[in-house]
Amino acid sequence: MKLDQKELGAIKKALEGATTVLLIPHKNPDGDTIGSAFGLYNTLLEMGKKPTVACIDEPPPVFKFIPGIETIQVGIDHIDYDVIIIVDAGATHLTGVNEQYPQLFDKSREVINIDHHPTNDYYGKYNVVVPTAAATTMIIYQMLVDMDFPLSRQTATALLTGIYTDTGSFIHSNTNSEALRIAARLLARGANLRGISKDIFNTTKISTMRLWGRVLKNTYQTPDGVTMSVVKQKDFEECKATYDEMSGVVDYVNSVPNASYSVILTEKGGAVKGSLRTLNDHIDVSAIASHYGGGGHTKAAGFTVKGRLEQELRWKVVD
Ligand SMILES: [Mn+2]
Repeated sequence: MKLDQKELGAIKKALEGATTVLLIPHKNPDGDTIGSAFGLYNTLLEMGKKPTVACIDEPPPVFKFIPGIETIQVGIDHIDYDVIIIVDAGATHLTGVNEQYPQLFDKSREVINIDHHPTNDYYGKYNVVVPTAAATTMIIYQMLVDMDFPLSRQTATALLTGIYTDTGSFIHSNTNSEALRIAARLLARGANLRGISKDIFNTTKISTMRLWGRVLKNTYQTPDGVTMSVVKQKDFEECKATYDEMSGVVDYVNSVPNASYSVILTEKGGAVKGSLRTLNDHIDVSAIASHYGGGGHTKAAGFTVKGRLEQELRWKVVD
């Protein structure tokens, strides 16, 4: 990964001259934004700085193994810091504080924007945006190496978490040789891969197991090769599961070979949510979702319509 060394020189100077640094992950934080913030947090701590990570939302408890996460502040009470770094946020509104602190984005302050979303509009005074990177933590790894900053075992664990989660544990199509190369280097630095895989991927609750069991049991294939499943409101009640426990099961349903696409219909509070996925190169599920007022990406999309699910019974005469 080649970074703009002039921009990096300016960032290095700003960070070396700073004492207090605020790190801002995006709202509804995921493994990449949390890994990015705490990768930098641990490095800055080691350099004798005073870093603070503050996010508008609380991080999910699965990230409790990330070194330093117990210090995270929920909500941002001031922005009086020497340098502010925003990580993995493709647009200013994704910080959740763009209305509270519009001055973060007028380039008057030392604000560094580090991101891999192709739609990023370079809202920082300094910007390191690499759309080909599978994760923002890969960019941060390269920055630390180029700036000759410390990269401890704690930092390595945080950075590997971002690559691990944004590539879906190295199975999504963004898993390129560079992602594997940087992951290997982080492992060599002592990153805790076992902790990552155990805490993030091997932590299915019994209620989730029961709910997924119903989804899988209800799965069928339509005559036009669509894999479908349904979950009713009472399934959540009977399994003592919440709606967020559906996360991930659609990828299971979508793994049936040669399906055109897959859809799960979920009943939730007077509405039906549709989650669509496809592995078919010729199908754009966002176009299908937009028929129902939804949207998303070409390979993963969704919609919500008012109503409830009802099973249709058909009768026929057989001999
Ligand atoms: Mn990301």
